[in-house]
Amino acid sequence: MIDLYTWGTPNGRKISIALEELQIPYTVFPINIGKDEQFDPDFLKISPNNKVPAIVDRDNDLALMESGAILLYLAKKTGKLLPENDADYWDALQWLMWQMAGVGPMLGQVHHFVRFNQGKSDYAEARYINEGRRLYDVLDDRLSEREFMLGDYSIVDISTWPWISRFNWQTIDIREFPNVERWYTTIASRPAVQRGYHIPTETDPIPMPGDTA
Ligand SMILES: N[C@@H](CCC(=O)N[C@@H](CS)C(=O)NCC(=O)O)C(=O)O
Repeated sequence: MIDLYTWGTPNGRKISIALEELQIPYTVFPINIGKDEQFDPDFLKISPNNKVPAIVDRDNDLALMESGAILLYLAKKTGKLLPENDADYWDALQWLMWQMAGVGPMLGQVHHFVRFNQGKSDYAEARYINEGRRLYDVLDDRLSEREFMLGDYSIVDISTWPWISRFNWQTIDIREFPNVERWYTTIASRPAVQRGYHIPTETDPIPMPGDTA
């Protein structure tokens, strides 16, 4: 049994989607980051960097923060959604790191400057939107010869998809990236993704290409 500490954000949704895909029973503990609950001393014992998501695996008495580490842990625990042979494993790791170090932080800055603080810094808006679009190009290219980021569906797709699901916040028309659009809608149609998206609370439907913010 896993305890999941989360909120309805891209990083949080990675883990609820993975738990749904892997059919691991879990209990949800909402951490409302809008009310600063991530700074609660009890939560800091589990997640010392005061961010969601975090888990506690009661079977192993183990607490984990950082969505990439949690995805790897869940994949290893179940032997699913992560290739085992050496070359494919390292391919998975490089793309997971690409998401964790590039897609998440850069699109996070797009949300900050373009969605929530528009007009405060033209330089920052241009810098992050250009970098965001460059990352979409890289993803589009990667998906031009594969159905999913590694070929088969994996935790790497699960790490990246929730960030792309905010394409409207990023002022990006996903239809300009046809391979990303195809990959995005395929994953959006998975029942486990639809369940995991609405953790910890039922929210607006998953955005679809052509929808406006
Ligand atoms: N690298 C971390 C980033 C986690 C993160 O930035 N979480 C955000 C929500 S998506 C958060 O908890 N923000 C609250 C805060 O910064 O105080 C991960 O992938 O788990």
